[in-house]
Amino acid sequence: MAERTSESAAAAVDEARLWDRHMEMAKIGATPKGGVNRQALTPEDARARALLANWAQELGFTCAMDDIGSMYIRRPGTDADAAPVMTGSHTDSQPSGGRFDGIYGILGGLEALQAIEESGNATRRPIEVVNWTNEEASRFGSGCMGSQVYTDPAKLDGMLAMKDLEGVTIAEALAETRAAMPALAHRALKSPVAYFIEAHIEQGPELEATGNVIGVVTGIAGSRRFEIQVHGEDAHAGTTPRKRRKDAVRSAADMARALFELMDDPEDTVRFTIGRFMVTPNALAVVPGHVLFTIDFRHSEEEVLTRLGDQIEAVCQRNAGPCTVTMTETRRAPTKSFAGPVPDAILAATQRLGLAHMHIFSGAGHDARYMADLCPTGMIFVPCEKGISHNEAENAKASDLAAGARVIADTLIALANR
Ligand code: HGY
Ligand code: MN
Ligand code: MN
Repeated sequence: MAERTSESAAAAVDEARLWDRHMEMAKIGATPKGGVNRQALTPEDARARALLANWAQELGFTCAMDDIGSMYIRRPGTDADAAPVMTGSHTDSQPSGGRFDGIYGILGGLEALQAIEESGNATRRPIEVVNWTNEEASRFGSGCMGSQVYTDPAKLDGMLAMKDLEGVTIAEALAETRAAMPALAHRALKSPVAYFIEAHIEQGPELEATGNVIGVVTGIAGSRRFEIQVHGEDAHAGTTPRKRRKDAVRSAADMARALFELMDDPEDTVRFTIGRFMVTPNALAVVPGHVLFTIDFRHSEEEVLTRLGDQIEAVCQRNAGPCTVTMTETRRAPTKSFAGPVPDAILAATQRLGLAHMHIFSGAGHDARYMADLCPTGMIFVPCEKGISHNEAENAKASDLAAGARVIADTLIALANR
């Protein structure tokens, strides 16, 4: 039996096994260009969840599920009453997502847990690997749904009632997902957690460009999300004069142009995206009477989010022309900073393992944003090729994924013995 040290756990991390699990998972929802389409609570997500539960149970770990469908893989500690140390991320993907976004935080955590088990490291606290439901918000509105509901159970009923574009509710999709998986024990929302650490690919170019393997994450940019509906009037494309048109696309296009002008800051620090633009009735010979478009607006400074975000409605009204416009702010998530025992433990582990590292701020959102409201929280990043993500070409190196799992293993042991 190897000596019971965190170094022995890090040494037990198996690069090939970790890569193979990623490739196995990437077969679920695989897309033609080498990515994945595994949107929240779809049959593909259910298959990924079932595979994850199967791997966990084969390793002798238990697996539970909470009321929003998040999964908790658990290795017991010597003190059964101690609050666990938790790590993890999400199985769900964007419609044209990559093979590493989200799933790395789960499979890296599972690899760390297996390495801790194989190196015979008993820990005082239980250790858990979590799969948060619906982080991506590609199918169902609000993102980071699992961690939002876990840390604020009052949000559960509202989230369960949310519908996708086909009118399917989260409650209905969750029931189908449960039916497609092995029955799991129930996990109560907001059960105590001692520490949370999330591993993720950077989804940006900095680590690769600077030759660093580990990013010790200092915080997450704040974000505001909106839905804009433009109401015009369907009309005949051939017989309706311009002066009588209430063309929702023309007005929405004017709004979009004006919004881009508002958000184009010279320093290029504002992240402003119109990602969804839905035209109804979306027919060749009909002047469209309705457009729905979404806004994803992010910045590291709350003052900028307020100052620019509060102008969005007026800009849309000014460019509505003969149409009317309604705006709904679907989510505002504050900027979060990570400091204290978890980032400190991550840094200590990274230094012990002799890995090139840097401190890095996250423009991408993660469940760690919400867990930071419940317990001491931190994140690590590993590089991804050219920073490409939310794209089927997303790629990473097996050696970097394994290095991150070693840091997770070492950090989990350090925190689980506190
Ligand atoms: O949108 C995000 O930042 C995350 O990747 N879902
Ligand atoms: Mn992600
Ligand atoms: Mn993502």
